[in-house]
Amino acid sequence: MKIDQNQIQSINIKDIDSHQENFDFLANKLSKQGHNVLDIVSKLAEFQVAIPSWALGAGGTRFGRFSFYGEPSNLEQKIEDIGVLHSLTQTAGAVSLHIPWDIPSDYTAIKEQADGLNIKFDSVNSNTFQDQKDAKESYKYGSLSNVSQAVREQAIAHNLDVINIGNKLGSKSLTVWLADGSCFPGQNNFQTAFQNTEDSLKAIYKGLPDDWKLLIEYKPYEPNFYSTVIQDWGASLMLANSCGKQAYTLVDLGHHLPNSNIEQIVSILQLKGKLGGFHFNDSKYGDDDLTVGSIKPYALFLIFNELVYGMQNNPQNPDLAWMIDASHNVKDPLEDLIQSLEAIQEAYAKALLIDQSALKAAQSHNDVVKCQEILQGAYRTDVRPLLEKARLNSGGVLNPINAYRALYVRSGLIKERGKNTVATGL
Ligand code: AFD
Ligand code: MN
Ligand code: MN
Repeated sequence: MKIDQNQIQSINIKDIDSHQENFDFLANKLSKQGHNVLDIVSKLAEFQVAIPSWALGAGGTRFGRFSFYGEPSNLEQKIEDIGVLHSLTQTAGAVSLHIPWDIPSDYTAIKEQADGLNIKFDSVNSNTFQDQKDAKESYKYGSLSNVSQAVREQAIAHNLDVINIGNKLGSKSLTVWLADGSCFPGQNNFQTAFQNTEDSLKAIYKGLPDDWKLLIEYKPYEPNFYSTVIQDWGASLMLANSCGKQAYTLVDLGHHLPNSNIEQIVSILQLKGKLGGFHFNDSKYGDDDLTVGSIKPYALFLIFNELVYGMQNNPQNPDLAWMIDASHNVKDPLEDLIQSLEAIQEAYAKALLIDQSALKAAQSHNDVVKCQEILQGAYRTDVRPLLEKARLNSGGVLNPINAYRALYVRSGLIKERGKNTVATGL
């Protein structure tokens, strides 16, 4: 749903004076340091993050899921919710669909709805980690890696279907995440599983339109707990290289063993021109899919340092597909997504403040302390006035959480779609 500008003005009026005061103070300080503040603000305004369709409903764990009042129950309502997000934040201008969960019933109508909300269709995600009703073959023992050719062919056909669906919506990339692997030693022959996967991905790649990308996601464990076929960035890169120049690695922040150096992975993939996209989330223990920046904001900043470096120094790397991939039990998904978008923008803004040439000079002299001072100086800057200005310039609100609560939840709008679940008070 689109919020009209009168409502936006009425919401912003309360905060505009304090915003302007904070912005002027920060802009003055940053300009003195040699930063082009207007350029940073416009970069923030341009930075759009795709919202995963599956994050609009209550998430869940294998132990349970708690639905809530107003939870979207179809694709139209999910797009409507993203329209609210985008109207408030002006940084959620895309949706990433998961097929078959999000197969449109009317392509023309859904495209018109999304266009009307300035929402594009980002990468489409295939799903061969669940069996669909009346499917001939089961993915219980894997899909693209399965020992049965019939299963592999069914999974390849599904991915080709997903490309066709995405094509009708204007999407330009397919993301493949495989749950394939094994739960016990001896269950799989590692080489056969990997080779089957490689052959299957190449068959999918053959069906990729010339202006599309294939994004190959990796994950070390879960749902298989002994081995995963595409277990790490190295396996994904090998597969992307064997498919061809339109295939890339996709980094999901939650898909690394504890203490992995993700920023180093990001940097090397960009050097090789093979970083295709990101799934942003945060985690404490595993693929916890928690709100971006809620646990390790400094780690997110260090990743953005490499991303900004890559944008400036690795033209061989394509424009990245930015996407949130998170969902869990206890927050209103729209508030969670607002917080995630803010954390991503904040890390990006701080990374833009890093003096890359001073850092390179300090590195060339092995001045370790100076290197840290440069990074942490940027990290310790409160950049929220820059984010506010970017939203204001784009027609958004200064404080999205407060605006959402004032415009939506308290006004009871969300109850118009309420299901017979217990309404969550605020
Ligand atoms: C999973 C994986 C993968 C999958 C998504 C939706 O990250 O991106 O497509 O969540 O299930 O954690
Ligand atoms: Mn993911
Ligand atoms: Mn994940």
